[in-house]
Amino acid sequence: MFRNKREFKAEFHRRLVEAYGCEMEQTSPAEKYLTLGTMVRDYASNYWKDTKNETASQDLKQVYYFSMEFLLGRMLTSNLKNLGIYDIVTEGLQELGISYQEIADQENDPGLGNGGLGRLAACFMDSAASENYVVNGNCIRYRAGLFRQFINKYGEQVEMPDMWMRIGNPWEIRKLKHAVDVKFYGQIEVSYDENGDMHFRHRHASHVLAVPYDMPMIGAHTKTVNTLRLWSAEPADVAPRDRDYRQYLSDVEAICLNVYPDDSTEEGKYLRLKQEYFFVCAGVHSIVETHLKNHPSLDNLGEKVAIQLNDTHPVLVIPELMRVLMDEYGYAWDKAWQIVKETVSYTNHTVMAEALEKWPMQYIENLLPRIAMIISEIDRRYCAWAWQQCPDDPDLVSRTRPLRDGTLHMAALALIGSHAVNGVAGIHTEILKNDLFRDQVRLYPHLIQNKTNGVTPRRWLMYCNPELRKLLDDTIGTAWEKDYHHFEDLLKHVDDPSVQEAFLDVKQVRKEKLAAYVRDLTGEIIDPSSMIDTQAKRLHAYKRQLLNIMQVIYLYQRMKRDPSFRIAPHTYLFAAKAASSYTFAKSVIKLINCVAAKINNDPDTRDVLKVVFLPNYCVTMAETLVPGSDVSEQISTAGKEASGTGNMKFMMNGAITLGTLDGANVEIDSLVGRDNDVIFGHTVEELNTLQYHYNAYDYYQQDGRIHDVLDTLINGFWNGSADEFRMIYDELITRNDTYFVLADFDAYVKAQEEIARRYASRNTWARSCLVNIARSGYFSSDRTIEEYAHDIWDLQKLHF
Ligand code: B1N
Repeated sequence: MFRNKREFKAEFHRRLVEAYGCEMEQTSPAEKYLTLGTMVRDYASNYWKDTKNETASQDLKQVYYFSMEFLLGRMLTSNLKNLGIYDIVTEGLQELGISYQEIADQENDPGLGNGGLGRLAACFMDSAASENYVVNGNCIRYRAGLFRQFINKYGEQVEMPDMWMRIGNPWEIRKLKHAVDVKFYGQIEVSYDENGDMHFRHRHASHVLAVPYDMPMIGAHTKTVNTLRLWSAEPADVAPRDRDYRQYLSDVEAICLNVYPDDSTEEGKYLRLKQEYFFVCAGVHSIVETHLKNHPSLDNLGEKVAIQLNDTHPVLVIPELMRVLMDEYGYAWDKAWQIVKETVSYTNHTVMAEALEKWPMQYIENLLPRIAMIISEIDRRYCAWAWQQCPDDPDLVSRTRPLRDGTLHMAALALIGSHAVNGVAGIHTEILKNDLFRDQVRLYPHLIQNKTNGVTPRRWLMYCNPELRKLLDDTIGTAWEKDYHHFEDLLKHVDDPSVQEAFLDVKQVRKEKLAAYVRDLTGEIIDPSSMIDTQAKRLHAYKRQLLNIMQVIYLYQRMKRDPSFRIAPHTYLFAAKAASSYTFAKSVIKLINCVAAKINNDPDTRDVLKVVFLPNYCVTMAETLVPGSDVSEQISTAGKEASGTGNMKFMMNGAITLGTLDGANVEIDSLVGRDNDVIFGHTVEELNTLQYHYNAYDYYQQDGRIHDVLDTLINGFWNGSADEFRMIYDELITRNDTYFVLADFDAYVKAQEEIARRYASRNTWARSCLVNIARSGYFSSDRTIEEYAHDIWDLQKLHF
């Protein structure tokens, strides 16, 4: 392990030559990246080993975070900085005549996720390790990430495979010795022993070998290195039964082929169920194996292990752990159930009906016959118990049981099998309690709690925005880097004009950097002194990118009509992927691109109004986009966005939130106050009544602005085709505007005017940005992880 720059240079040189058998100068940037990545991983390996040993010798509880998604982003810079060797390495490379940036740019984002849910898991891994909590991740090693997005000449999204591991993945280590046999299909043979106890044998199953690949999750300035275990499906060394051999190979291949490109919707796909059981079964098996190395039995599993279910995707942990405890270790039902409940807890991430997972029981019976039996028994016992609790309301049992009309409701199963359930922002948790899980609250009054999301301030401020980091260090010292409470030290300086000026300078530098990035990516020239207003998140109707682009169309029409009306220069940036099967979302992307093409080329307006759609939004893009933005668009229909986490990243980088009272916006608003954000639109309560008498057509008829904007969707104005955007028009008018876009249009236009007014007073604006930064410490995922550790996991820190 190198200890200084000289040793680093010598080792890097030696490893490159040894690995590739040529002069260092002849190796490619990708080869240099792989070598450097391997060196960094090896550097962390001693800490990794120590973390495992210390966890065992301190007999510490461990957490396993089960998530279908981990949206890590590039690891090189984050790992170097967390390890405290960034300077040694970058200076050493420079002395070798090698550009660090060129090497870092070789790394592809591991696209192991869709959006916020996966990125949250990645922030949690960073915070847990940095806070000395032993939290391991459990996921799937997808060979293809979420698709790469291109925009074609018609402005349409085109999906391309995201083969993120093509050049190799230096962070992972294959651990064949920990491989697990996973069984699908087949039948269950029941037999009785001499004591009359039942035994279950899984016959004629199709076997799949789950091989783990471990990635180190390196904490910042600590020795804690946790493990993210990614499972890869391989053909087993067992003759496939009853099925065509080549079919078997391709079925196995398919399991880890790609991430389901669906955020907040659920496609009822068989393969998805296979993926879910695959990583659950393998993960549970490896937890049990590890536990039994250090403990004589599984009796104390709940005391030494916590399993967190990131949404319902891994909820089969509950019946799988029951199966292992009963069938493999001989526990009786009641004891097994007690252990499962002690161990498992569940996080809900959405109230959108279409995203709540439901599976036909038939699928489960076919694919996972023993699991189906256990689920039926959980359901039977639950009904008997719940009916006793509330004999006055027998219907409550049928509303809350997991099995309804042959369908398994995953959230209902998660609730029954967990000792704690949480929402991800205050307002979201209230909706869970008062609405989605109202019935369950009667049965388990203390089950549901709130854990407002957070983001890691390392990736999302210190590393992606070194200019702002330096300003904070110069102004308040470095305590905030270790302890998020100290963000608030900045409050004492928000009125200081020199700090305000310094902030505006930092922002300007970052806007110039963003402008260069936009030019390189799209060829579009944006004005770095214009107000940069950004909406970056998955494309979904409830997030209302449509409302944003409608406001832009309105501004454009008004300026065209009235030459005396001019706005201060504005740049509207959009970045969003649409699920490949989501036609409406794709149509909105096309609309944004068609509007951009027209407006950006109109000499009447192009100096003051610019619209750019940035293709292929990903973690790495966000690291440039977020620090360079002035305004953070968080405009979802109230009650629909569970939390949002982009809102927190923008706030932390000194952008002002333009948002609805939804998700974590509500908490941002109460922390910074109305002087330091712009809030608009109907509230959840207002929508709860408006929904009964809403008539979108009235808004169209009565508001000339809406009328004029919507007419461009059906008169061929944007690309000559009158039918191109009819689907959007129909959603708003014929289908009565599910997400209340027209109901919030007027308020949104006024909010845009308000934020432009505030932007014009540069020093007050800077003050507001500083207040946002100062108050953003609350949204550090270090805080969130501490709350999970204390309130849900009962987890102590590792002592080194
Ligand atoms: O989880 C994030 C929240 O900040 C967002 O508000 C929320 O929309 C997001 C099915 C989901 N909820 N549900 C999903 C992802 C994949 C999938 O297949 C649903 N993602 C969220 C973090 O709490």
